[in-house]
This record gives sequence, C-alpha cells and structure tokens, in this order.
Amino acid sequence: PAATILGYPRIGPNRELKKALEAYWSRPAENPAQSVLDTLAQLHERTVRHLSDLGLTDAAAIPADTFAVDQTLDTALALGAVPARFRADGFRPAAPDTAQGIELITALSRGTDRLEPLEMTKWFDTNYHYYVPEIGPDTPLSAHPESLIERFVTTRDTTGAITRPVLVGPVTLLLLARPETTDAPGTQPFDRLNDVVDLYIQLLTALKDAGVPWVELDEHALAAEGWDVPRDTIIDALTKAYTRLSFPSNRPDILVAVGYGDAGEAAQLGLAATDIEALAIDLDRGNEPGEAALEAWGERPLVGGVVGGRTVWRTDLGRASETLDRLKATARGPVSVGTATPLLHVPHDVERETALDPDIKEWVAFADQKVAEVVTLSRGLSDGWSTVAAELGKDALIRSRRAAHPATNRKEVRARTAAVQQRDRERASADERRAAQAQRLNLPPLPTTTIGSFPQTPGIRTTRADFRAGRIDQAEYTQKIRAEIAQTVRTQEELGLDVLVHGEPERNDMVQYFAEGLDGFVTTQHGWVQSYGSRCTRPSILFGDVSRPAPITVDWTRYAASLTDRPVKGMLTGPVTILAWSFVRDDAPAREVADQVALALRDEITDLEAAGTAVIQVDEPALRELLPLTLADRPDYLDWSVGSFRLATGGAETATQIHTHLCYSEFETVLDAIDGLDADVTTLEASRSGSGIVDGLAAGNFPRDVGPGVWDIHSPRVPTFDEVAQRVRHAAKVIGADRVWVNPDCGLKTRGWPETEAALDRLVAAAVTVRAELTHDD
Ligand code: THG
Ligand code: ZN
Repeated sequence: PAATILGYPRIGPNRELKKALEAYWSRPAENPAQSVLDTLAQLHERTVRHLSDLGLTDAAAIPADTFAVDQTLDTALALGAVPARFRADGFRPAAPDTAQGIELITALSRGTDRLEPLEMTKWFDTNYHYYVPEIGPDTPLSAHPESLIERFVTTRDTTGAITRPVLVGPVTLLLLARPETTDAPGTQPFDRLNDVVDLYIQLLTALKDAGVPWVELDEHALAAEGWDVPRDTIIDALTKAYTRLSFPSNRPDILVAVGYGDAGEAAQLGLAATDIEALAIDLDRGNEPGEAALEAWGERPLVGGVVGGRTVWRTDLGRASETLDRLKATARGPVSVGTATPLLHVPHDVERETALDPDIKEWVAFADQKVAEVVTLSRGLSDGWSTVAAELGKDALIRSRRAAHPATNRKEVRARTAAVQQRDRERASADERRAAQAQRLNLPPLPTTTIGSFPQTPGIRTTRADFRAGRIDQAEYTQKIRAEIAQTVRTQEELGLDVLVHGEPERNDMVQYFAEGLDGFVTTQHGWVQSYGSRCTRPSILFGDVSRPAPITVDWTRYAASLTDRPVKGMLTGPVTILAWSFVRDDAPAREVADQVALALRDEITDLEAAGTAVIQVDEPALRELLPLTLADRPDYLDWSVGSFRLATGGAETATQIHTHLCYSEFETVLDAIDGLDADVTTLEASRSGSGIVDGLAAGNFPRDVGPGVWDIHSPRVPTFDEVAQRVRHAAKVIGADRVWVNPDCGLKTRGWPETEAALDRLVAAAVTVRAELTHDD
C-alpha cells in the first residue's frame, strides 16, 4: 500500500463536530440530528480533500476512520450491538448516518433520563476515553455496513478519492468490550468471537460489493498485556479469526494495524499464517520485526509506522530513514511509510499557533505536519534519500537548535534533581503523622470534605475569559474571583462540611492551570484534542526544564482560609497527572521530568504550609492511565511515578495532612497506590462500584485513611439520604469509623449549584447520623 496514516483527528480544526453535537443536544428543535449529519459530511469531505492536498494521493491512502464520536462505538454499531436496556426502551440498531443513528449514538453515549449510558474508559495508555461496547452472551448482533458504504461512495463521488474504511478489529473490539449490565458475573465478551467474525465477513462482503478495495482493521489490543483472556488464547483466537476473515475471495484487501506498541512475534506469526494482505506495525514504540516474522510474512507489504501519533514533537527524520532502510533490507516484500497510531491524540495544525514562541514552534508537529513527514519519508524511501535531502537537513538543524536551546537544559534545575536523596521522598511514620494531625485538626470521626472544585458557572467562565481578553484588569479579576471563593466558603460552612476548599474558580483545567504557572511549559490557542464524546482538552506542551518562578495557588488558598475557622485544603495537581495530560518532551527521561515537576510542587507545599495550610491535596487521577501496556515495563513506571509523588509531598511537615485523589482507577491500582503514595488520606471514586471498592479496602487493612466517594457526581441525579447514609454506614463498619472520610466521588466542576447543595446537605446529614449511631453502639 501507499504512504498512509492510521487515522486523523475527527473533532475538526475549529471543533466543528463538538459544536454541532452540543447544539443538537442542548437545542434539538433548532438543531435537529440532520444538522449533525451535515456537519459530519462536510468535515469528512474537507478532511479527505485536505489530506489529499497534503500528499496522501494514492488509492486507499486516506483512512475513513470514524463516523461520529468514537471508533469503538462506530464499530459496535456496525455490529448492531445495542444493549437490552436500550432495546427495551425502543432503541433499534441503526446506521449512524441517519437521524435515528445520531439519536442512538446520543442515547448510548449520554444515557437518557431512564437509561445509564455506556461506560467510558481510557483508550490504551492515552487520555482519550472510548465508549465500552456491551456484548453479552445474548446480545443480538447484526451487520450494518450502510454508513461505511455511504461514506465511501459519497467521498469517491464528490472528491474522486478512494478512501479506506477503518473498523476496530474483532479481537480488540471484544477485549475492549464488557458484558451487558444485566449479564451474570464472569461472562466474557470474547466468547462471542465466532459470531462477531461472521458479521465482519458480512461487512466485508458488502464493502467489496460497493467497490471498496482496502479496509483497515485495528488490532491495537495485541500491543497490550493484562487482559482477562490469557495471551495464548488471544493469539490462537486471532489466528482463527483472521483465517476465517481472509478466506472468502469476495472481500476488500485487509490491512491489519497494530499501534500503541509492539504486537509481539507470536501475534505477527499468527497473522502471517492467515491470508490478510498487509500489516501496519508501530516502529515508534514497538520493535522492528524479527527474522521469523519477516520470513513468515513473505512478500506481502508492510507499513512501517515510524511517525509517532502520541506526541507533538517532530519525527527524527534521519533516524526514521535508517529504520525504514533496515526494514526494507530485511523485509521480503514492499515497505511503505505510516504513522504508529491514529493521529487522534494530537491537534490539527501547529501553523495556527501564532502566539507560540517561534523557537519552540519549529520543534513541534501536529497532525498535518505529521502527515507531511509521512509523505516526505515515503518519497525518500521510494526515490532515494537524496531527493529529500533538504527536508532531512532542515530537520537535523532544528534538532540541533532544540538540543542547544538553554531552556532544555538548565543547570540549576538539573543540579537540584541530581541532588535528590531517598530521604527527600520519605516522611515520618504514618502513625506519628496520624497522631500529630489529629491533634492539630481535631476533626470529628467520619469527617466530611469535597474533592476540590465547585460548579464552574457561566459567570466564572465569563470572568476568566474577560480577564484573558483584557476586558477587565487584574484588580477587577481578583475581586470577582474572591467573591466566588467567599460564596463557596460560606456555602460550605452553612452545609456543615468539616474540611473546606476554595472551589477553584480561577482554574480552567487542573493541568493547564499549573502549566501556566510553571517555567518549561507553553500552552496553545487551538490545540484541542478530543477527550471523549464532544469534550476536548488543550494539552500544554512541556518542552524544557521545569521550575516554579512564583507561588501559584497560595494567595487564593490564603484568602479562603481567612474567611473561616475551619481548615481549608490546599489543592494541587500531582506530577504524574501533569505529565499524563500534557505533551511531554521526548529529550529527557520521564523520571527526570517528573522529579522536576515534583520539586516545583514541593516548593508550593512549603509555601502553603507557611501560609498556615494544614491540609493539602495532591491529585493523581491519571496514575493508572500512564501504567505501561506491557507488564515488564510496569515496575519501572511505578517506581518513578510513585517516587515523584513522594518527592512532591515528602517535604511536608508531620502535622500537615496530605490528601490525594484518584479517579478512573481499577481497584488493584488503588490498593497499590494507597500503599505506595504514602498519603495520609486517599479519596476515591467508589460509588459506581457498589460496595466492591469499600470491601476490598477493608480486606486490605491499610494503616491510612480513605474517603470512598458516596455520591456519583458524574450524573445530575441527587442521591437519597438513605443511599448516602447506607454507604457511610457500610464503610464505617467494614473499614473502621476512625479511618473513613465522607466525600463525593470527584470534583463538582461539571455540576450545577442546586444539585450540589442538595447532595452535600444529604452527605453531611448522613455523616452526622452515622456518627451518632457510633456513640450509641459504644
Ligand atoms: N483535564 C485534562 N484531562 C482530563 C481531565 C481534565 N482527562 C480525563 C478527564 N479529566 C476527562 N474529562 C473531561 C471533562 C470535561 C472536559 C474535558 C475533559 C471539558 N472540556 C471543555 C470542552 O470540551 O468544552 C473545555 C475545557 C477548557 O476550556 O479547557 O469540559 O480535567 N487535561
Ligand atoms: Zn476524580
């Protein structure tokens, strides 16, 4: 096949898709489903023309990689996988490119007033969330190729381009799926592989009949370990599935793509044993294929994914050319150039960043620049590297300028990380801290608190936007934010919470806010990346050595504390999460970068302590997300990630209570983290797991305090008093009333004030009630 990319950002250069979806969701009368379809069609046509202009001109070089909001949801819909609870409420499988399809996508991704939406979870080790398909033993499945065909035919007729439809492959789809909510525990979507392969065969036949020459099936799950299904079973099933898929002659050619790491030799041999036509491999994070795999693969084409899709740094063209030359020399068949993953994780175009420091801007490649790199490398590989000597030379020059840039190697920053000792990561024993903090804080049993943010009202957003645009000055901004803080503190006092927060009205995003306050980061104007559904983030770029020119949070926290006699928690984002949600430099080890960020946070903690702060929370919601996909890489990661958290918090005084907060975590990670992070209090997302997390925590018998969330803040629904009280009672009983905090699952920034006040009122009442029950029992 030709030079290609595995996928392209779908949100649109001006977030057109986000805007269309949100307009339809909030005002469907003026913006019917058809308006979303129109936006999608325009975006797709524009993307195809644009990629073709950028040089992806060969047949099947341009991927048609999603229909609407998510690649996994699209594939689930192509298989008709609508869970029983939605069918019972009248939803039927539908092609996404119909009004009915958009309604179905809306219901599945957002839920309805009666139905829980599909769960969302992280896509491999990225900050993208996919919708988890529900495929149980009885889920009816049926093939729905209409949208894929419609897309292909319309694009061909309007632009002349022959695109390549993309689906998540059957093995990966089932590994990413879960059973339906009503299925018996222990049911395994993977058991449906044979049924699912039947449907892929039907899809492929229909695509072939419509004139589609190539399809891409993404089998990224092969790059990851730790699935519920044993590796050998997966490889065996993979081989059987692709043997069946590739057997019929009436089908498009099949490109199997494995991004996000290395497929491993066993999987490559398994695929080689089938009749698939082409294989795309990740040469950014994965290895060059071994001799056995190359021999088995024979004369079929390989796509070498040398252009990474996970960072915003330019590809090292010289190194990529050498990798491609080696692959070409060892492969028995043709080699072409591609990306290592879809370009979903990077913004559209760095040329739009007119405010970016020009020195730094030239180091950066967003999606369009990465496409250009693929095209350049492809030309060099086929016509000789001398034909792209100018591009290679320019890249080498930029690379040397980057290495010599003073901000990438600051002596004083490096000296400080080099001087870190193990004892800097250690505090007094948990028992000593507990005693000192109990004396200082004098809290009741089952203390109540929140996770940090309070509702981000339109007024707050306007204040921040006005300040950024220069419409209000510093003094007016400070006064307005202080008014918000005062209101939030007063409300918490009235509600009777024990440990208060200032509510974070000054923060746009919990990572971007700190990036703006630290040296070594730049932020972008248009660098939006889809997070899930219509939601986006604008990751900051961590380009140099990190230091803290001035305190970041201290003034706001001090102001909040001046308004109340109760403790006000200082609120920081932890080093691992700051790394996970930024684009991190690739010219220094993660361990070094994390320690630099940790030392900046450590200074912030010292300053908060000097301002009188007795409780400081350091959030690490992304601790799980960066966990490497392969088991062998995990111990090193846990060592540096946990180590950097401990470096950030290790300077806190014995009587300063350090909290941390984790969300989206699987239970085992939570246990390891609570142990490793050595925080005094860990608040967790727990209410959606039933009593699972709480019972597990009880069994773990930890010597530290925990706050398993008692209110699921992801939904506007206010829990009843009895629900909350029951959760508090259960946690107090099994973990011990002296160890348990009472708090919501997560921050409240996405909630409105009415439900926030109502739910917190019940939360405090539940804590008070269960406290009283404790004294009676004694
Ligand atoms: N910040 C960052 N990454 C994250 C989260 C975060 N990843 C995980 C999780 N939280 C993702 N959740 C969300 C929730 C809401 C939004 C984005 C990610 C969101 N975004 C606004 C939008 O799309 O309109 C834009 C926000 C902004 O102005 O910056 O609402 O908290 N980095
Ligand atoms: Zn959370």
